[in-house]
Amino acid sequence: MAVKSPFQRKRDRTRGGSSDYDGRRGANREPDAPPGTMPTFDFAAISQAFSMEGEYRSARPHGNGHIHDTFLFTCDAGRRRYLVQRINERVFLDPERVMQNISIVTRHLHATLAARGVADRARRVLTPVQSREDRLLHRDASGYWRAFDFIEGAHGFDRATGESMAFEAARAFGEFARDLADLPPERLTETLPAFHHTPTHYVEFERALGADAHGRARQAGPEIAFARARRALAEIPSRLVREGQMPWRVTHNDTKLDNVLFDEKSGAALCVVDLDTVMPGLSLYDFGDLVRSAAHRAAEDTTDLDTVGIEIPLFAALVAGYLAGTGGCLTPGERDHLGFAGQIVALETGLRFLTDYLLGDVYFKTDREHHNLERCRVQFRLVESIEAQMAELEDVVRRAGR
Ligand code: GN1
Ligand code: MG
Repeated sequence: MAVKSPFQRKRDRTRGGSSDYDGRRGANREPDAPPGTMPTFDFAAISQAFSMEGEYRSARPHGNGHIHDTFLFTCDAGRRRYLVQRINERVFLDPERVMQNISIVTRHLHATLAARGVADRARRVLTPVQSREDRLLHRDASGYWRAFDFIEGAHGFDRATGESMAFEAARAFGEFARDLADLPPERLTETLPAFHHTPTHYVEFERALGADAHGRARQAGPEIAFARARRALAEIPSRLVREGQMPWRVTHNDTKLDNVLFDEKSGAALCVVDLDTVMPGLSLYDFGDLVRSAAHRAAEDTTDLDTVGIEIPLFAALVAGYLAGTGGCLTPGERDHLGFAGQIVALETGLRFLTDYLLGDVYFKTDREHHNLERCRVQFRLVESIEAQMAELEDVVRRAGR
């Protein structure tokens, strides 16, 4: 494939972090905003910059993403709503390219669903709203803004309530992969270089640890040892690619449970959201992110680690849903590694939280002092749980593949 793979690249910059940031309320607070407050934005002007139907009425914060500032805009006496986001430019250095990727992917999905005669595709695929200048971004003094049609009658969940939800989420991400299987990955820009290149995350971790700029390493001794003991796992995905077991695809790269919307009435998965990270990638990481977020029922930042562990029936539902959704488009190598997928993504995600903790919370939004360390502990507990149950997980995968 012509595209230079993320596995062949090295990141040459550190993430996030800028000297004006005080770390009190996460990565995209204004530096002078008091803790827990949202800076003020000119929502009416922002709504006018986009081709929204009807007159702007109100805006309120929406969802609990770790990266952007997200608002729900109401227009036209409550009849039209839009999801509006201020892009976190400390994470996404090139918002134009991010929106270009999203535009390519959403157009492709709309066309695919139209060809299949899907009636309610406006609720099944995100639709970006154009600005009055025919662009997908609007820039004001506070940064870059974008808008999407709000999908009514749908809900996101940050924890799995049961097997049918797990099945549905995995089916949705599986269909997403299948519907994009004919879009050449090189059409997309790698907007976050090495985003799921686990060895690079180890390099960043060791760099943060070496500097220990906030004196936090002494709080994280067991987690540091845990991460270092698993360094060799990081090399496996690149080997699988080299051996031809895994193809580059257009992947979502942030397939946690709360990035799927479910229909309020039927409970069926409706739409995959949060398309910032659509890039060339490996299905391994998409399925793994599902495992770490939906094969258990604990909150991502719980401090009650006894509640954290993979439940085999939830994992089996994820496998069944993903295989149903991908509909035969996975290679045998991809199918064989669905058990490993959760291990590598929980490890990588825990490592990213740990690195951000050491760096002083410059990437993920945080609400409390040790928030990132607590999140790291949950991921590492999931890694342990997967390791303890690997034979069973692989057995589930084998049986599902028959
Ligand atoms: C971020 O944007 P959000 O909150 O869905 C992060 C993911 C992490 C996740 C951990 C661009 O996802 O990679 O897995 O937090 N997104 C980015 O919850 O870094
Ligand atoms: Mg999200």
